[in-house]
Amino acid sequence: MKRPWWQSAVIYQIYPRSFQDSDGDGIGDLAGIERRLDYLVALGIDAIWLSPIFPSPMKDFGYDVADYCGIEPMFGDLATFDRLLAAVHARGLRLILDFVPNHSSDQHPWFVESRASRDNPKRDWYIWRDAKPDGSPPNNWISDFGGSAWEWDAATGQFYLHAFLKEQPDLNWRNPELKRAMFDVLRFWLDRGVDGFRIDVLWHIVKAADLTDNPPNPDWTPARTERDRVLQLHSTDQPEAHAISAEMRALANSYGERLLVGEIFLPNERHARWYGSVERPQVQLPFNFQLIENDWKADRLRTLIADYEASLPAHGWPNWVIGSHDAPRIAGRVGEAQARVAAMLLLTLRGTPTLYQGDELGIGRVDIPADRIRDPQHLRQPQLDIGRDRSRTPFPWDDSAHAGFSTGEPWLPLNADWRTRNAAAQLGEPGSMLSLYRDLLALRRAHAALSVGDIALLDTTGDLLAYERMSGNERLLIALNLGGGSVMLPRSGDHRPVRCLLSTRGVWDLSDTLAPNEGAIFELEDD
Ligand code: ISL
Repeated sequence: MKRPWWQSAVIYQIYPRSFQDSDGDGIGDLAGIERRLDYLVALGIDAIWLSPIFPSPMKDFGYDVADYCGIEPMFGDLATFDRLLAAVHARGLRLILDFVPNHSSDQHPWFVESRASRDNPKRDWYIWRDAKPDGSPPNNWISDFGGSAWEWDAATGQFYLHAFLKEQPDLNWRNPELKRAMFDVLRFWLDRGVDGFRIDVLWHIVKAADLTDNPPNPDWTPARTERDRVLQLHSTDQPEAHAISAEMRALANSYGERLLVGEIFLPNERHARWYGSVERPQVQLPFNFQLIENDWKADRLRTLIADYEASLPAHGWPNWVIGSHDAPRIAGRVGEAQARVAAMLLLTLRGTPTLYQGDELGIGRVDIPADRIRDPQHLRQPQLDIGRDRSRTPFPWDDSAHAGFSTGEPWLPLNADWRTRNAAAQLGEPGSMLSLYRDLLALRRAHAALSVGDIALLDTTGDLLAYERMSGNERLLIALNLGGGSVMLPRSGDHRPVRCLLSTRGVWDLSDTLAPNEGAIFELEDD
């Protein structure tokens, strides 16, 4: 059976503002991305996911779309996009766009019309409701970025719903015309040749018809975001959203093997439903954030990998990610030594991995001076340690001015160690994080056991996390030491390690132990 391309692929997420600037305005752009494609080929990835590139007032840096079928002038235009897409395809890579269906910008012409009057034909394209008799919002829903999810519109005397910023009004997918318009958007880009979409907060797109209050969250503490005060029971994960995602998949399938990645945050059992059934599939990859959300402890990871694998439907393909434009940098979170182990974990687990730009250089936590913070979530909830700018800093290419990112002042500061921690410095350096990523990606490409093989977790204890990957006659052992002491290599039934294919330390000294913070991949043979 020929496997679909996205099962053996490795996805690389580009945050376009921060990858490569080509015109000196300090903000990355599409021509800049095109210039750096050969870096991505040499790295060894297969597909690129671009965070939003559409016209936007940038209140949420592109996740507030003002025109779903255009290109933000700061990033280029449709001609630049077509050139980029052709250049991506010419290198045998794929391109996935970020589709933002839950909300548009408040500057989108649809919303401008919708808010113009109560009887405007587009009024119902968004979610408008009267105030309660006491003037308060229609229900208790909270915006992800804090405060009520309802904004009062004095001109027409109603509230509109926004799950994120007030400048990101939620679209009403129960309205058939809106739904048709959004499917036309998907067709527009599929016709242009894109290989799929990452779908922003897909689980949000339909809300309970009666807009019932959400129940309070019994586990909430002030250390958590305001959003978590309530459980998002009625504002997310509605049956109608599953039905729409099945229709999106049917459309994607009508173009061949186009990939849909759904951004979904749910416990395993409900998460797995987003695969849909064999007869009526939904998204191929409901994005799995568990390596980001959980503590970096061997027993925790062992359990979550086992539980996640067990929760997948037979036709469901797994996926993993350790970093994104919304999450703290992995190297900042677990330290540089463990970030190497994390890279090995991400690229040896069963399933499609997504790499986030800059993680392959081991960029750690970048502290942003207060006067340079741009993230609207951070600006609205400064008391919480949630600054997303820290993972959105410009990509350090080399040690020239502004790290080769731009000839002008970058929109966010660089990582403090950019003069030594940059792509050029790490390229020729055998022990660098970049070399490790390249070696891992090359190994993954060379061994079917790693890219598409089965997985069996070993029953280890302490700081050791270990599993086997197998395909045909090939059997590999991956042993990861998540602690600062040495650990014994696991015994694996009747098999013994005969050759070390790669160690995060560069060399493996043929002993029966792993050094502190070491991860290694071994070939196994029968005893
Ligand atoms: O950022 C978060 C945690 O740090 C999440 O709560 C985030 O809001 C959620 O993951 C949804 O993210 C997506 O949609 C948002 C946008 O701000 C994020 O950048 C995007 O990834 C609204 O479009």
